[in-house]
Amino acid sequence: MEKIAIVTGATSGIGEAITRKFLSDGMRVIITGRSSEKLDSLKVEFGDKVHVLCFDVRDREFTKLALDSLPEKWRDIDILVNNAGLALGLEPEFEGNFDDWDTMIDTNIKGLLTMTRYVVPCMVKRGKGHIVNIGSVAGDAAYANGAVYCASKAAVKTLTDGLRIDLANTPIRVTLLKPGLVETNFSNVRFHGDTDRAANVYKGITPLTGDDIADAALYAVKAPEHVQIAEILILATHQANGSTIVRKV
Ligand code: NDP
Ligand code: 8X3
Repeated sequence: MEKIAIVTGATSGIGEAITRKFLSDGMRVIITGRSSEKLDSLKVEFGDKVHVLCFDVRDREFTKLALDSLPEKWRDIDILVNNAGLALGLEPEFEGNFDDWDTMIDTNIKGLLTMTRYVVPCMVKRGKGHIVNIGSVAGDAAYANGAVYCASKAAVKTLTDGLRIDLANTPIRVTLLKPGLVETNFSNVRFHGDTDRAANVYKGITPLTGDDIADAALYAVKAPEHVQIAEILILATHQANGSTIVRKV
C-alpha cells in the first residue's frame, strides 16, 4: 500500500522538493500552503497522486477544517512534514519589527505545533507514522541580526526532541532536518521582495538545493522500522555553521 504524506509549504523550495521526491518514490502527498495557484498547478501536474489543502498554518480553526475535509482515502497519514516557515527581516534584536516577529513565531513555532496536535493523534491510534520537522542550522546558535528567526528554529529543535520523547513508547519516529544555506524563495521572503539583496545571500558559494534536503528526508523516512534518524545537519560545503560562510569573490 502506498504511503500518504502531508507536506506543509509544498508550494515552494524545500517543501516542493520533498513533495516531488516523495511522489517519485511512489507515495501520495497532501500538498498544503496558501498559494492556491501553485497548489492547483501541482494538482494539474500530478493528478490523483496529490490532494490539495489550501490553508494558512497560523489559522488554527481553518487548519482543522481543512484536515477534517480530507476524503476517507486520504485520512491515514503516514508522514507529516512540518516545513512551512520563514524568516522576516535581518536587523538587531533591539530594532526588530513586531509584525515580523509575530509572523515568524506564529508560523514556525505555533503552526508546527498546530499541525502536530491535529495529525499525530491519528498516527498514535494507528500505531504507525513519522514526523519530519524542518529546523535549521540557525537553531543551533544565534547569528547576527537574526535572533528571532534563530530562536524560532531553536524552538523547533526542542519541540522535536520533546515529541520524540513523548512518542518513545510507540513505533512512531521523529526526525529533525537542519539545513544550512538553501537557495529557495527564502531570502526573497526575508527581504520582503528585494531580489538583489536576496541574490547576494548566495553569492560566491554553491548553496544547497531543495532537492539536497529532499534526499535527506527520503533517507530518514525510508530507514528500516527499527532505525530512527533523529537529526541531520546539512550544510553547504563552504559553510561551517550559521555564521561562518566562506565565499569566493
Ligand atoms: P520558501 O519561501 O521557498 O518556502 C516556504 C514555504 O512555506 C512556502 O511553500 C510557503 O507557502 C510556506 N508558508 C509560509 N508561511 C506559511 C503559512 N503561514 N501557512 C502555510 N504555509 C506557509 O522557503 P524554504 O523552502 O527555504 O523554507 C522552507 C522551510 O525550510 C522553512 O521552515 C525554513 O525556515 C526552512 N529552512 C530554510 C533554509 C534556507 O536556507 N532556505 C535553511 C534552513 C531551514 P505559501 O506561500 O503558499 O503559503
Ligand atoms: C535558514 C538558513 O542560515 O539563512 O534557516 O538562517 S539561514
